[in-house]
Formats: sequence, structure tokens, C-alpha cells
Amino acid sequence: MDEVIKKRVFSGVQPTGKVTLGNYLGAIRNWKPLQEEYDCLYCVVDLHSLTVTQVPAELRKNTMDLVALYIACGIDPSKSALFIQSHVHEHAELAWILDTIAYVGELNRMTQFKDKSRKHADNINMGLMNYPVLMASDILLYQTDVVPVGKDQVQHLELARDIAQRFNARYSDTFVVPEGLLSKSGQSIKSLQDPGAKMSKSDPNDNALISLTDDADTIRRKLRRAVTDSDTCVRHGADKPAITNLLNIYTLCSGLSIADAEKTFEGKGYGEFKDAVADAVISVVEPIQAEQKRLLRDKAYLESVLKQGADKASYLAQKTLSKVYRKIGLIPRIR
Ligand code: ATP
Ligand code: LTN
Repeated sequence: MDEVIKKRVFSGVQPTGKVTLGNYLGAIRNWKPLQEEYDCLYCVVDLHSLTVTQVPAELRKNTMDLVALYIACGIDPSKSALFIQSHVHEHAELAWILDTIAYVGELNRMTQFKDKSRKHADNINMGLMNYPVLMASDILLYQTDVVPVGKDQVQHLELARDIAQRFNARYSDTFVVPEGLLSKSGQSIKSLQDPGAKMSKSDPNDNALISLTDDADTIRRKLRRAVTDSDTCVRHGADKPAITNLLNIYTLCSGLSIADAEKTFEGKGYGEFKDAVADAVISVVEPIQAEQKRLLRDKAYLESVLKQGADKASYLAQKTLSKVYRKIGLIPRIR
């Protein structure tokens, strides 16, 4: 029987702190179903996280927590390669080559670079500017077809496509030009304190985000404190950004449609609605937390998963990198 060649998926999250409900609903949750249809690589992008100041011991802990979280969220290591970016040295090597393809002007225009430069004005390092090139390297190294990400990463993905096309035009067909995959819902979960901003792991205001490690009481308290809109009706709409965000969270966690949720809370106040949102969030988060805790106690298992993941990723990465080196005129090492 002919072997069916599956299309390839690559995605990653930075181990920069507590993973939020936004990361889960906008990104990680959508990875699980893809495993059936695609050849998936899911990566903890630790090199990216170095673009903002990290405490080494915390980075180590966040990295292993995230590995366990991926599995707790349904990534099955027997189906997908789960690995740590720095374990596969080709990511950094290809990034250097792609640096010679990307233009300073286009990197300078990236929204995330501008945002992060504002937030970390004391540490606008070259890595922060180069961040999208390393991301392009992650993607192109595996000849990735599909990249599931949240809305905030679309601009970076466009850049990865531009870099791939530019390289292919200059040196002949080398890279697959990747497509983005945005989840229909959960594209952008907003801050609980400012529905104009995205919910972000690195928000200094802890009340603005729900972390996947928050306990039930904390989740309930944060949702009760969430800002609301001026009238009291539970309705989805551009004129009601705060309630729309809570409705998005509610429907994504409960499985109800927006219309059904609006009907359920017709004539009811925000208090009752917020408690229901909390119940729905808790019912999603608690089983993940329990599984993550269990996995973190089994270090040997996590290490075996990471070894297997990095072995598979290295094999594929090496193939692409040697092709790239050959095409651009570097002489292969004699072994
Ligand atoms: P940081 O605050 O450190 O910049 P972050 O919360 O933005 O981190 P990332 O590691 O940059 O998280 O993103 C991981 C994934 O989660 C990406 O695919 C991104 O698009 C998605 N994502 C991040 N925040 C949200 C959000 N608020 N809503 C939906 N998806 C999100
Ligand atoms: N920049 C991404 C994380 C990331 C990524 C990737 C996502 C790094 N490399 C490759 C998809 C594919 C973010 O979510 N902030």
C-alpha cells in the first residue's frame, strides 16, 4: 500500500511565564485535533524567550512546565514530535542564513517589535528585532505546510512566507511556503481589565489574565473583577467589547453558541453571568492542571518524550539545513 504523505504542522509557545487562557484557547487547544490529519511538530521555543530578560532558574521551570502542559492539553507524543527549540541547533543556524535574506526595514515595522520595544525600553536587544527571523527559521526548517497561531502572529507568519519566497526566487525552490491557520473562535482573547488589549502572559497586572495555573477561587475572583460595559445586558457586539470577550471565553469553554448564551442570560445581571463564565473556565482548566501536575512528577517520562521529539526534529532539520547550505554555495564538510 502506498504510504500517505501527511502535510506538516509546526507551532510553538514561549516559556515566558504562566500560560494564559488566551494562549490555550487561541493556540494550544487547536493543536490537538490537527494530530490526526497532519504530521505535527510542537515546540517549546526557549530561544525566543531570551529576547526579554529571564531568570535562569525560572526559565528552566517554565520550560518543563510548558512541556508537561502540552501533553496535558492533548498533545500525544506518540503522534507528534514534542521538543525544546534549543535542543535542535539547526534553528539558530538557519536563522543566521535567513538574517541575510530579511531586511532591517521589514523587521523594524513589526508590530510586536514596536510593542515590546516600548514595554522593555531598557533592553531593546538585537534578538528582539530578530525574533521573527528565528520564527521563520522554526517554520521553514521543517518544510512546514500549516502553522496554527493566534491573530497576533499573522504578521510574523507573513514575513516567514516572504522570506521563503525571496530565498526560493534567489536560489531556486528550497522551502515550502507555509500557510497560517487561525482558529475561527478564540482568535484573540482580551485582557480582563482592558478589552482593547490582548490577554498576555507578561501583563504586569495579574487581574488582567487567567493563568492555566490559577485555582478555582482565583479564577472566580478575577472574573468577578473583570471590567464590563456601560449597560447591563449580556450581548455580543462591537459596542460591548468587555462582555463580548467574556461571552467568547464562556462559549469556548462551555461549547454553547453565542446565541444560546445570550438567551440563557437574557434579563439576568452581570454577576450571574460572570459566575457562569467562571464555572465554565474552571471545568476546562482543572483537569488540565491535574494532568500537568501528574506529568511533572514523572521526570523520566518527560525526558524520554523530549529525546524522542528532538531526535525526529533533528533528522528533518538537518536535511533542510544541508540543502540550504548547498544551494547558497557553502562547501560541505568532509566526514
Ligand atoms: P508574551 O506576553 O510573553 O508576549 P503571549 O501571551 O503573547 O506572551 P506567546 O508565547 O507569544 O504568548 O504566544 C503563544 C501563542 O498564543 C501564539 O500562537 C499566540 O498567537 C497565542 N496567543 C497569545 N495571546 C493570545 C490571546 N490573547 N488570544 C488568543 N491567542 C493568543
Ligand atoms: N512567536 C510565537 C511563538 C513561535 C512560533 C514559532 C509560533 C515561535 N516560533 C513558529 C508558530 C511557529 C508566539 O506565539 N509569540
